[in-house]
Amino acid sequence: MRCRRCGEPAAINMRHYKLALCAEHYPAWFVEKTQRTILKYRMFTYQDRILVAVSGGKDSLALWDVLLQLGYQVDGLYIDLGIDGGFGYSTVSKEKAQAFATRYPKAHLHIVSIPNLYGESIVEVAHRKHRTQRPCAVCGLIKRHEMNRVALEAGYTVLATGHNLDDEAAVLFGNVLHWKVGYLQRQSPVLPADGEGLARKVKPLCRFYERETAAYTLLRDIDYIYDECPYAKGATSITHKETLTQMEHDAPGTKLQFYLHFLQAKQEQGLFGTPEDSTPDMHPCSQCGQPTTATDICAFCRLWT
Ligand code: Q46
Ligand code: ZN
Ligand code: ZN
Repeated sequence: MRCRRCGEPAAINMRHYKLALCAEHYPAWFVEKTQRTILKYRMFTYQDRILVAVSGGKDSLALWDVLLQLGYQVDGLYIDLGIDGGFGYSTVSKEKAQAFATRYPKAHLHIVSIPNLYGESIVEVAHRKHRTQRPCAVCGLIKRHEMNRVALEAGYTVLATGHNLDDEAAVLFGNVLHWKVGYLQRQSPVLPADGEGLARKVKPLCRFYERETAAYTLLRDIDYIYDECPYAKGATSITHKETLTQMEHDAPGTKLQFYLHFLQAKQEQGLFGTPEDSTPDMHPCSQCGQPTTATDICAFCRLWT
């Protein structure tokens, strides 16, 4: 297999695009395609200040790298959840994020430690509040709150996450399987801000397969944490990913078509409505000021009472 641009041996073959590229031309193609996605969905401009949520994994570090290369005003945010999992998950992933930041003199990494700030790891909060060993619901709530808080306090207009096509297709599959219309309305590469003064949320890597972001980090020599969060095991989204991967194996391009046709149906036919249609009545939490549908104190602040 030869690179389409220069004829040298290819480093990656993307069957769904009938495109093979070499170690030099693939990263360049990845950066160009990310820029096309940013422009297509009007995610942000060079005037915006962007905060990338960095987990230390391949997708978020690839995203940060691409945005820095494209010359955007972008910083990183690492949220230390205090997860150990027998191998120091949070410690190792934080080190990877910090090591990446040293590659660029201009890259600034904000670090927020949940145990230091609030006195408990997310596992301890989940156990105290809900008597559960599965902290994912609490984790999602805390991450959302902290991302909004840091973005607001430090003046970022856009929050970017490294969700890839495999993530988005699996979420879509789950939403369709259970006809979660509200979630289908809100599933989008760009989400308006949750409230006044908050940042909008974007997913610039949503059109890349996981394998493509992995190839990018490899060819760019970016070191990341290979292990997933220990609580990711057994999540339904993983089962959905496996099902779709099987379908992709039989018919290359399945995930891409599934996701892109969904976005097209939303955009061109108004199917499922837009994120704005499903925005419920929000008002500021009396403790932290972030928008909430609750009558007084938001779900995040209630975790600590
Ligand atoms: S929600 Fe659950 Fe993830 Fe939080 S506890 Fe780990 S698996 S990190 S995206
Ligand atoms: Zn080439
Ligand atoms: Zn609150």
